[in-house]
Amino acid sequence: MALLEHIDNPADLKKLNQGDLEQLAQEIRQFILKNVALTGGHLASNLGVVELTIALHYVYNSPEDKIIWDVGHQCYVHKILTSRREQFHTLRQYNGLSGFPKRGESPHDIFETGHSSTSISAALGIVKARDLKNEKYNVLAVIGDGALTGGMAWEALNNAGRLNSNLTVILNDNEMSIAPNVGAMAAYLSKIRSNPRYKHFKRIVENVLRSFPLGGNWMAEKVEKMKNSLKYLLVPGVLFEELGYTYIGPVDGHDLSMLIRILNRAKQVQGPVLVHVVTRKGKGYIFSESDPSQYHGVSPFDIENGFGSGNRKSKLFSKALGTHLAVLADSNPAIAAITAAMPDGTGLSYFKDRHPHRFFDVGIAEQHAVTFAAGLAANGMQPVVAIYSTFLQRAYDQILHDVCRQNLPVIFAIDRAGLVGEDGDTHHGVFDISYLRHIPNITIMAPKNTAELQHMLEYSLQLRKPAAIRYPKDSSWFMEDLPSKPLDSLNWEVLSEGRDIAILAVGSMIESAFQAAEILEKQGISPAIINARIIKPIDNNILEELIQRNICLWVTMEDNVTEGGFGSSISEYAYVCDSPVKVLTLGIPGSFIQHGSVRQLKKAVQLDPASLAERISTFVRKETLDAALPKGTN
Ligand SMILES: Cc1ncc(C[n+]2csc(CCOP(=O)(O)OP(=O)(O)O)c2C)c(N)n1
Repeated sequence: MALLEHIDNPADLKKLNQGDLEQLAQEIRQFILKNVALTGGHLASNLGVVELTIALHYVYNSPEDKIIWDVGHQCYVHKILTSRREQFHTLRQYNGLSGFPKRGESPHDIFETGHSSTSISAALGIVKARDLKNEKYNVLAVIGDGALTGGMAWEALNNAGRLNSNLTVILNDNEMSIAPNVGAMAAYLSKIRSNPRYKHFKRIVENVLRSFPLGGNWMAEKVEKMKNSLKYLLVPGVLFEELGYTYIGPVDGHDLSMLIRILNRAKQVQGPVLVHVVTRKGKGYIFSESDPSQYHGVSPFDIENGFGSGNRKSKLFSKALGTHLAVLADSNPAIAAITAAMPDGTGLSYFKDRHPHRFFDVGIAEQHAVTFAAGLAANGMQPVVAIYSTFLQRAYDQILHDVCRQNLPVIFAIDRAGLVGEDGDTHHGVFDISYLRHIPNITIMAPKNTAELQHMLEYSLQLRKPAAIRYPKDSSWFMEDLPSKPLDSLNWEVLSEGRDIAILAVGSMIESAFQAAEILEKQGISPAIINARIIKPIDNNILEELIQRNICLWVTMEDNVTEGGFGSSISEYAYVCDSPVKVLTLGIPGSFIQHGSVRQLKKAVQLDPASLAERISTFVRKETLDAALPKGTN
């Protein structure tokens, strides 16, 4: 690491010559590989942008010039070059560096990302504020071809294309989203990429066309038309040019001198410019280069053989969803499956292999995925939309307006619900109960284990109404060992009888409930544990039964924010039914939770078994004491 250890900020970089920059690129690759093999993280995307990031920091002056990273998962090189090399070993660890841009971490992190396709909108906002304040600097959005499948990127391109402000869009085209990229835009980019003659043609054609005379007569119109049709035939990136951008490219994203030359040219352009950079995802490490999907996001792994990457196999819940749905679809031709660019992560690749014609990868387009599903449902299909909890946030209105309002039979398989760990605040799936619970017509469920997920899937198909099933990434042996029967109604399940209090637990919190109960039993408190598997509608029968049995201290446990969550619905019930019930709602507090292991984060928010038991026993002591005291003395 002869060079890298002397690079503390972009100014150091600018002292290097061409040969040094190339050596530095190799050192950075090794550094990322070594560190990510220990911490886990986004490997392939970062290995692909080493030269691009060096060139950006070489040509531009961050943080005066503002670089905005779309999704932000490819910002590791940027972090290393902007004074965070020495902390890099803490990447994604509790209280360590985030795996995404964070404004609080560095003045070079201009805008926080995590969800896709936001960079051009954010950059345009920064550009307009700059212009209104009469300031002078460059603003760049670096967006991948995958992120460009998101509608929001096109809303921003459309908006920026006619505002005529100086804005640079760097399109990092590696032909991959997490899986191979999809859609017509990907095909268009591939056409540009695969024809290197385009580059040379472009300059020649433009020069020739410029020599045609133009007047105000019909002849001039004909010439103009001819120019345009020639352009369509020969000039790459004409789509972007028509949208109002100066298109530069395609440029080899691993050729540092070419990149530097092209970026210097882009700097001179007036108005919006789009630089099309072609990179190879996973570049420089044999395993990630040959299989970039598997090395998109990895757990710690062995560099020598590439083993250990957590991405190798579908997670338990995702696999249970994908495999079972594929089997159900054998006998039900109405079933269709939709993913927004995550066929492996959601387990739908199993479905894709078995029923390719009923499988749809729509790109990073969650809103479209949901309304597309609504259309399928309106025409007799039974679509299952599998999207991570955090990304489904985008499609709130489509769920409400297009699916639930029309009471269409769309099933939402909401993966990665709850705290997700090292990806941090942009990715925790802790809001879905709150953003769904108040929508009419929808049934919301949370399985305790993979068998119950499969039973819920079957039940949802019978419901023929909007339904959501939320589940985390992993299950545990303890939970998997709990028996599960097919559902015949929207009822809860009593898992353990108790005398004093009732714990109403949702999904993964059931295991925590058992662990807390063990501690409470030792303190003489006997809790009933109820699997509150149907979050909406709540099971009034069980609640009434509890009141009749004089079990009136209820504790709700959920891995969702407490505001508007499952516990809120139980508090509302207790209030409305005018019962002596007291409710303690335990869940994620109303703040954004940082990154770290799920265990560390649960402890930090007091959802670990010891904290849960302590909070419950304090509640029980207070409420029993209050009840024992004459009114007015507490
Ligand atoms: C709204 C949203 N949906 C899904 C994701 C998950 N996701 C993270 S990166 C990624 C692929 C991005 O592809 P691209 O922009 O081409 O970047 P690359 O990883 O290829 O460098 C996806 C689908 C996300 N971050 N945000």
